[in-house]
Amino acid sequence: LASDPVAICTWEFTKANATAGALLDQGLPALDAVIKGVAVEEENIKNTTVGKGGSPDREGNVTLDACVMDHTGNCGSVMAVENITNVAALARKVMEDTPHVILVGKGAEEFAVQSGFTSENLLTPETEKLWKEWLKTSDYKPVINIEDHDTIGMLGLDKDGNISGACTTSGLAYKMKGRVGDSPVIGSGLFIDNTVGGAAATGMGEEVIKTVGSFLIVELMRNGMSPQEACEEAVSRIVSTNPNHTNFQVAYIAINKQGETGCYCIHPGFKMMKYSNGENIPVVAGSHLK
Ligand code: SD4
Repeated sequence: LASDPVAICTWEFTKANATAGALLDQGLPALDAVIKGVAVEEENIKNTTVGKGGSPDREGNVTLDACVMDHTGNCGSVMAVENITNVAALARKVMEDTPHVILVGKGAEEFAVQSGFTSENLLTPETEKLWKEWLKTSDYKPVINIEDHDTIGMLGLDKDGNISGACTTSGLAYKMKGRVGDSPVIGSGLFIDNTVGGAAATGMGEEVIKTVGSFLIVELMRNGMSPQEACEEAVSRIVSTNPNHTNFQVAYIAINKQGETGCYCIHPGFKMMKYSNGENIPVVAGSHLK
């Protein structure tokens, strides 16, 4: 089945999405394209929500979460990993080179070093300074739409018509040590079923996990919803059961086998990037609250 490639990602990560889109146009498999795409943000030290330069936990440790899922239904995930920048690529290694799906913490870090990943300090002078400022009040509240960017979840449809995805994050800034969000949890932060489509999430991970958001979206598409309708329904599951939803953001993106896409969120301010027909454009998501 020949397809026109499509890449979408959470937030306005223009360069990351363009990178994946160009690789898909060259004929690369979707899994390669999305992992190379999200790596742009993992390596961008100015981005304080993903990879190197990510905000630390409340004790000053930068701990990263990531997962990948491919068109055959294989997946891999790493949680609370320190000192490794390209954790989406590491999640792929777990998927391909181990008998397991998830590695956490020190085990994931040691596996990365054995696999040839570079070990480096992920806390930058800038994020260290911000963390020390935060320590003065230690006031912990979820912040809606931090600086207009956050976790990067990316979905790709390649020329063979196959869908894969990657999701990577430093998680919530100043989280408790050991806290893991939705991003590396298959079915929550990311889910792919190559016969149907894929979905990815960003925002308050606890709420995405409670509703298994990305799996829900794929199942809704299987039952006939468009990607847009499925994202709206998944947001509606959260807001209808949690009156506190005025205090946190959740946003979803989705794609189906036909290359149709959708996105939706709780609070205004979320955008996804969409690459198709050689064009990379931001799409402003509709929101439950206006
Ligand atoms: C998490 N979903 O760790 C991620 C981070 C995020 O807005 O996207 N925060 O919960």
